[in-house]
Amino acid sequence: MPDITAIAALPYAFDFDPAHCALLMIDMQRDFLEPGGFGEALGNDVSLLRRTIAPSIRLLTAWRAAGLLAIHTREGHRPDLSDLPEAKRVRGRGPVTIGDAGPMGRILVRGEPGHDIIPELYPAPGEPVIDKPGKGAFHATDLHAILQNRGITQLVVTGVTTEVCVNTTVREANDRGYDCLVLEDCTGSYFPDFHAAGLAMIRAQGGIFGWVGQSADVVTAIGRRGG
Ligand code: C5J
Repeated sequence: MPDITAIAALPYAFDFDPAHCALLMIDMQRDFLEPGGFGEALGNDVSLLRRTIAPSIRLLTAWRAAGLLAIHTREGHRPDLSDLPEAKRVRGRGPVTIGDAGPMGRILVRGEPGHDIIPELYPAPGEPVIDKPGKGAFHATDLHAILQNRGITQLVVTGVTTEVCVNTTVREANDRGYDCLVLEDCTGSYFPDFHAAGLAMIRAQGGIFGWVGQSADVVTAIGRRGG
C-alpha cells in the first residue's frame, strides 16, 4: 500500500509520497550565507538567508533518520572557467566577478572554501552533491538521471536564493514532470519582496509550478510514518 500523507500547503495539500520523494537543498554555500563571504561583501544582509539554517537542520535530521534521499547542489565553475559563459562572467559589470579572488577564495569556483556547503548542512557520505554551472540544478548536470534511476517523482525543495536558483530549478523540475513542494521557512533571499513574490509565482494559478509549505509540517509527516 502506498505510504502517502497529505501535507498542508498552498494552493492545496501536497500528497507526500516518501518512497518517491527527494529533498533537494539548493546552494547552501558559504559564500552566499556566511558573514565575511562574497554575498555579504556585495552589501547583502546574510541574516535573511541564515534564517533558513535552523529549520533546514531540523528537516535534514528528520529526513536522514527516515532513510530518505537528500541531494545537495552547489553553484560554481571549473577552476579553468571553461564552463563559464562569457555572458555570465561579465553580467553586472561589477569590479569583481566569477573566478576573481574573493573573501573566501576564488568566487564561485569549485574547490574554493566559499564554494562549499555550510558546515551546519554538510552532505553526509552517500548523499549526491550536484555541481551546477547555472542557476537551475537540471541544466548541464546529471540530476535528472539520478532522480530517474532512484524512481523519484517528487521533490521537497529548500535553499537559496528563492527567486534565482530555487525558482529556476523548480521550473525546470516542473517541466520534467516532478511535483515540487517548496518550503517557505527553508528558502531565502537577500530581498524579502523577491522571496514573497518567488513563492507566490510557484503556487499561483492552482500551483502552476508547485506547492508552498512549511518544514514543520514535513517533519511531522515524516514522524507519523509507520507510527
Ligand atoms: C543562487 C544566485 N544560488 N543568486 N545564486 O540563487 O546567483
